[in-house]
Amino acid sequence: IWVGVLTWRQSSMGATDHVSAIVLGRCLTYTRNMHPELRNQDCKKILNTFTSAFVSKDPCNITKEDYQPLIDLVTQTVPCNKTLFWSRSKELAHQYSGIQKEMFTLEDTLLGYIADNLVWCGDPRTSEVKEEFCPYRNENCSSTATSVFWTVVSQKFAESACGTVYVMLNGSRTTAFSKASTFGSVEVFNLHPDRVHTLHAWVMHDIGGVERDSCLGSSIKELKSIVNQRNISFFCQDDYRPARFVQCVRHPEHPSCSVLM
Ligand code: N1C
Repeated sequence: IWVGVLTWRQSSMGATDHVSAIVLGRCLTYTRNMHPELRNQDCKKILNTFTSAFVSKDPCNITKEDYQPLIDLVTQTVPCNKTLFWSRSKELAHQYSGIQKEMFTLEDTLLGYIADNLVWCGDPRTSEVKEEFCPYRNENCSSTATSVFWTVVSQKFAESACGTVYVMLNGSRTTAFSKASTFGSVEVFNLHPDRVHTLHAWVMHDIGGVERDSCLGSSIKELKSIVNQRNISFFCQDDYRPARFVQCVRHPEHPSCSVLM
């Protein structure tokens, strides 16, 4: 029984209930309330284009092309110097961009916003969005509806960035920069060197946590070398103060939160 449970847990994960309703609701919230400049976007059409990418298809073999109509339909530009990538630091990056509203993570754009934290897939036997279980991404199932979506929208997000771009990395992990992450495998390689002149990395450490990696570590050296080879300048800062202040809300007494530090 135990082996059976393990196999099941590794092979499938709960899909999000009511994905279509959530996506439609989020699209309306985003385009009507949060960004009224996008109020002429057709959310029903966006929903249909989104679901058409994966419904009635093998949930392990979704392609980038499947999402191309969605990418073509939703064109939103982020102003130059305002793109914030992140890797293994999602919560802090979103807290920071939620306050510093000029900055955009992918989830602060419409496509990222509608899909954040959802899990979805289709089923070749029906034309429904699955509301039960979706396969986990693994060796036998490398291209799930959810994983391909993030690859495609991350690629597009990086391609359209310009000026100085920023990335928030997690120095409480052994490697702040990982070539296996979406940031390290997709976004870094899709920055256009003719549009992006500088990448600025902020290596953040959990307050009270272990500092496993930093701007001086080898993973950041690797990132610098990849970026410089692409003719983009690279700067790195440990515990970027404005983001540290956000962490300080929960740890006001910590020495690093006082003005003198
Ligand atoms: O693999 P990661 O981080 O480096 O991906 C983060 C990176 C960001 O800069 C985003 O622009 O790639 C983009 N991105 C998302 O915005 C996103 N939202 C939710 C990539 N993945 C995203 N997700 C889910 O989190 C998705 O399921 C993916 O597999 C994880 C990646 O998180 P990570 O490893 O911390």
